[in-house]
Amino acid sequence: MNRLILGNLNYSSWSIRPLMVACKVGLPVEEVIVPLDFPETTARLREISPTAKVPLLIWGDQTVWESLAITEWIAEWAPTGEVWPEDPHARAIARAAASEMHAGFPELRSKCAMDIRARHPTPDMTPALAADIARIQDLWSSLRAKFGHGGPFLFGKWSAADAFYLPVVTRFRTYSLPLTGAAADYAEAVLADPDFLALEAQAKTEPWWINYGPDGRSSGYLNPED
Ligand SMILES: N[C@@H](CCC(=O)N[C@@H](CS)C(=O)NCC(=O)O)C(=O)O
Repeated sequence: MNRLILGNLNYSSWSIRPLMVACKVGLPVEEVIVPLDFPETTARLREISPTAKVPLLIWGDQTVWESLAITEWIAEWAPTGEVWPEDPHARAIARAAASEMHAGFPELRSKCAMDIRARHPTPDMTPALAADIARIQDLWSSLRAKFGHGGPFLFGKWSAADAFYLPVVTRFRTYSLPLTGAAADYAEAVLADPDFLALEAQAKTEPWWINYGPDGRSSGYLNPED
């Protein structure tokens, strides 16, 4: 009855954030995937979602949309300290970092669409893309230095801030974007997390495909070779 409605995991960066949060805290919820960019996608989403977008949490008679709001809903459901850091100062900074991701990095998001299972050429390094990368390098390194004791994640122990940056980590790998030092070590730790490896394995087996190219994004299609 309780459902987390998601886009296909390989492409839907907003979906994998609350999915990872739900997985980390063991939220008992059925995962339902609506593949993106197919002719029927918008109509299917309109039936259940006020924004015709994913992710969406349907819990009893309650419907929660927006990845950040769903994350906060799960944080209230889960024991304290499971989703956000227990320490109030670290918790405030973790929320700021997640909100910065939710509202920002437009160039990285538009030039490097998430495509977990693929490897694409590095795009032209425009000043705007370089600025997004520099901010991420600085943010991850400084969070690791200030809060990273006690574990390999941004705040040491895993938190929702890591869920919000998970699609960014995969983009750095997919597009061979530069990262150094503590930020590179952090990305490596995220990619080695068993919960990410399970998510990646699922993304790899999804039968839905979208192509990204110089002319933009293709419609969704089923690969006849699958
Ligand atoms: N601000 C929203 C963004 C949600 C969003 O843009 N989702 C995309 C997929 S990642 C979507 O549902 N697009 C609708 C479509 O492709 O038809 C959130 O954080 O949840």
